[in-house]
Amino acid sequence: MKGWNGRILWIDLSNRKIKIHEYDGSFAQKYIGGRGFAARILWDYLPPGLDPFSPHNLLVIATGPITGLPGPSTGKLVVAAKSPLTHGYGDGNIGSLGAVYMRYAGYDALVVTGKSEKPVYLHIYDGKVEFSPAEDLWGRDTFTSERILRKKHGRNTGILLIGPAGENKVKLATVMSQEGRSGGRPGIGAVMGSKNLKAIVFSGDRLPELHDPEEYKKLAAEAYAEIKKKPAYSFWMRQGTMSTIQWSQANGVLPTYNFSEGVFEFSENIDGNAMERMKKGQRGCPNCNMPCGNYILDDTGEISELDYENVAMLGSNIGLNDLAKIARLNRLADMWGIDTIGLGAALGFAAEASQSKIIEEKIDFGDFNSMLELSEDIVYRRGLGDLLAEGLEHASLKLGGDEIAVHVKGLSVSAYDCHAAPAMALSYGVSTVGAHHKDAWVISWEVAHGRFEYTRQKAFRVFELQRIRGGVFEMLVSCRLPWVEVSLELDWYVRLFNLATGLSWTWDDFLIAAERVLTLIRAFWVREFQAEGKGWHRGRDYPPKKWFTRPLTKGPFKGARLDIDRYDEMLGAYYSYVGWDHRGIPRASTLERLGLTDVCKDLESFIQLT
Ligand code: PTT
Ligand code: SF4
Repeated sequence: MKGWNGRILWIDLSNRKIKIHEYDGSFAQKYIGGRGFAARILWDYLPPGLDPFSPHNLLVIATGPITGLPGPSTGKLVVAAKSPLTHGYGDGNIGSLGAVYMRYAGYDALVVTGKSEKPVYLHIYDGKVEFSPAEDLWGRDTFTSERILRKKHGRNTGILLIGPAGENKVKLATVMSQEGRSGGRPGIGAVMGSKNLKAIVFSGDRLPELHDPEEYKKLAAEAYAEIKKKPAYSFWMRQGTMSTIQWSQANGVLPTYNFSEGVFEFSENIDGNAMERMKKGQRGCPNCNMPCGNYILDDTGEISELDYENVAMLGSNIGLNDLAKIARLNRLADMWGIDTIGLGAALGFAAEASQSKIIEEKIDFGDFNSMLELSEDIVYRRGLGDLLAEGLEHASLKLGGDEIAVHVKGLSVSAYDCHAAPAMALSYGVSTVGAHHKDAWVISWEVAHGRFEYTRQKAFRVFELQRIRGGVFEMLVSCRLPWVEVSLELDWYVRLFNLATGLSWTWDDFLIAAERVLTLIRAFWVREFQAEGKGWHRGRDYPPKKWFTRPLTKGPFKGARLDIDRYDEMLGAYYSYVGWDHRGIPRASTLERLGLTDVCKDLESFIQLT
């Protein structure tokens, strides 16, 4: 087997035992890596219905066959677990030297189970695993902790770690790396915290064995050169994802005042052009020649790396119009290790709840000081913050603000308002982890293809994008932005994969593997909801109530809102494309067609399949 290391490292923190699981080519080809490995491992080894904070939850960190190899934007990894926020499948994607050095240490994936008695960090190198005390790091922010670890273990290491949010089991906590890379929105950082695991340090120097290393190197160099030739490259290098603020404002989808509106009257203060005027530099993930981590100085003079989602959710969504102040909240979120999207959604919810007298606390849109104070209260679990740290679904049900809580399956919606975008609403509704744009960012296509329509074509487009973005890129594992943002053709990835592995795959082979993993993840959600007694039903795939009941009051699409019956019809069309029944549960024939016969049998013991 070439391309893959063929080894998964298992670490039990309770008894400090390790074991190496060797897998063969058939597993590799069926699940490829990353999300594919994570979903299969969670399906096979996670006891159904488990409390996500149980020591038996599995923290899976997984790479793929081209991860870490010299090639465009391959310095990425997937972190996954049963989510404490949604109680379903949860994962996230991080750009980190950890991706490179895990592969160079000889492993494709790491599974951490158990719970350490005291705070601990792991150093994985040369076939060894060291368990080191982390009491002196516990309580420290991610920037300081990473600097301490890097000083100790040297520059040639990759570090994944959590901050105070993860330690305090805030369900919005992410896993962090490199002072500005974050992943695992569904609370994967909190799972790490529940295991008393502060950090993982990887080092190694062994490149995985490749089928044709010389040709691979040549093709990778050509791909890098091709990226630089693309017409979109130079503007991308100036603004990265930040230009999406201008795009969202122009198209009326910029989340504003807790997703009440799609335009922000101060958008020019916080958009890509404003960022460019303040820009101090840019940085990015390993192996990337189109780095998108644009940074500015915040209002205290500290470096803060800005992305579209961060600025929209901590800016327009909470009414803040000062980019330097938004940058401060953003930097603190990275230091605390909390999801900026989840945080912006919680703050926006609180401001609207305050306005509507659902809560007594006075929190005003646009008031930086109260937003900062509430953010700290969430991270350190004080007062209202403690409730919001449990997630939007829990907090809103407890407070009675269900109608203004903008989430799907408990995961807050990322930064696209969908009052006037039904396909994007569907994409959030059926995303693999709750409301995330990562699987199907259909909105740019939708805007150009009849945005108010509810068509079968839109449902198919969501499925098509899910297979590429949520399937192929999450399994390979590689950054999708060279394809999305500068139009690097997908065929480059097929050729790189074949040269690394010696296989002769076509694009269609990737699509089948992608469909398999998306269906497996759906089976996981259904199994967990059944096992926990919550039950699975079609309504789980509905977007937030607010988009149906509270129309936009201004902007180009004033008066727009979603129509529930037409949404439901489109959802039905989506189910028929993916081969799931009217409840959104994979049909037995679909599971069998995708080579998941064993999953079919297991799932049948939780719910009757059609
Ligand atoms: C991702 C989500 C996103 S998506 C953003 S900005 W984006 C937010 N970033 C956060 C952050 O930063 N700090 C923080 N404390 N919380 C944050 N929460 C939000 O998390 C990121 C890039 C971006 S920038 C995107 S779109 C692409 N995402 C990819 C993906 O998902 N898969 C893939 N194969 N390639 C991708 N490339 C791009 O990576 P989640 P990163 Mg992220 C600081 O994790 O859980 O998936 O949520 O990884 O290394 O920071 O790169 O406008
Ligand atoms: Fe990382 Fe951005 Fe490069 Fe993708 S484009 S690898 S997110 S720096």
